[in-house]
Amino acid sequence: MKDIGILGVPMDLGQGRRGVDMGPSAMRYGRLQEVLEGLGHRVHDYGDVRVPVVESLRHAQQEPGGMGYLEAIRTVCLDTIAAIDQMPAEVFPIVLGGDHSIAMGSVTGASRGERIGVIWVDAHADFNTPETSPSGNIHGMPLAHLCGLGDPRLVHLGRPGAKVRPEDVVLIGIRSLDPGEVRLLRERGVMVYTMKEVDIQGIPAIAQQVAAKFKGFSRVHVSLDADVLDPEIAPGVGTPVPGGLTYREAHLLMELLADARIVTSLDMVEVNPILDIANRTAKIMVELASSLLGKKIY
Ligand code: HAR
Ligand code: MN
Ligand code: MN
Repeated sequence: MKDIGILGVPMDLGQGRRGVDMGPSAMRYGRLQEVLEGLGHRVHDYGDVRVPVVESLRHAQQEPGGMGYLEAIRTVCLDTIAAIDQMPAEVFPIVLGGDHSIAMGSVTGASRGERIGVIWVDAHADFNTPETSPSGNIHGMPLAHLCGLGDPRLVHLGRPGAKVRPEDVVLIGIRSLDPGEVRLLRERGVMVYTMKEVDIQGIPAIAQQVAAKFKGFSRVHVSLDADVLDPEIAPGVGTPVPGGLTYREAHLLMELLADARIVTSLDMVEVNPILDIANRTAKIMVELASSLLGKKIY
């Protein structure tokens, strides 16, 4: 039994498509709290971090999702860190996005200043810097900034310096990388399981390697981007990429991570209810959280 703290971060400033700010509502509507309580956990909902509506920032920017929103994103991430700091240290935070730029706040907050392992489950690596990004969208950059690369205003967010060591990061489900990301990931020695690796090795072997890697870590964070799932089963995302995790692959990964008892925090991001079909994507995310938090059917 865990104490779980839910925190919503309805951020849509890190990319150009509207609707991802409704992700927290959609997952709450998908009965996240009730489902986790049904597993025997104690769950408290800490509400939402305030995010300015994009219309109120129009003057600050040029293109949607662009660097013009950097200051606003920075403030939201700082507030996210502060909100996690309000939770007792033994609480397992579940942070609901919002686009993936929230992870600069959630991972930093969840680390509580300690060394933290990060399992980034995503179609994308989100390892662009402003220099390498083809789109300028900050949701394609959070992991690089957590690792100390990119714009100093995002790198030194909350406290100075990198929050995560590149060798403490594992990417799973990757199938869309920009050339600059490939170069940086190789240069920094990040462990990358592309979909090809998922196909060849299978989730059980990958989960076992991940569990071995993070054995003994006091903090391990799972950052779950809904677009890691195949768009056929999870259509409610802004940047769908074909060839993603099947329903069972995603669940098995969560189930095996639960068995390994290494994970101490989670975020669930990029759910866009406007693009979804009858809240299907949010519901799958809730089910995946339930698998990660120990649901057993037998
Ligand atoms: N790599 C592309 C970019 O930087 C697309 C990033 C899309 N990111 C997300 N999060 N949806 O994973 O613009
Ligand atoms: Mn992402
Ligand atoms: Mn993604």
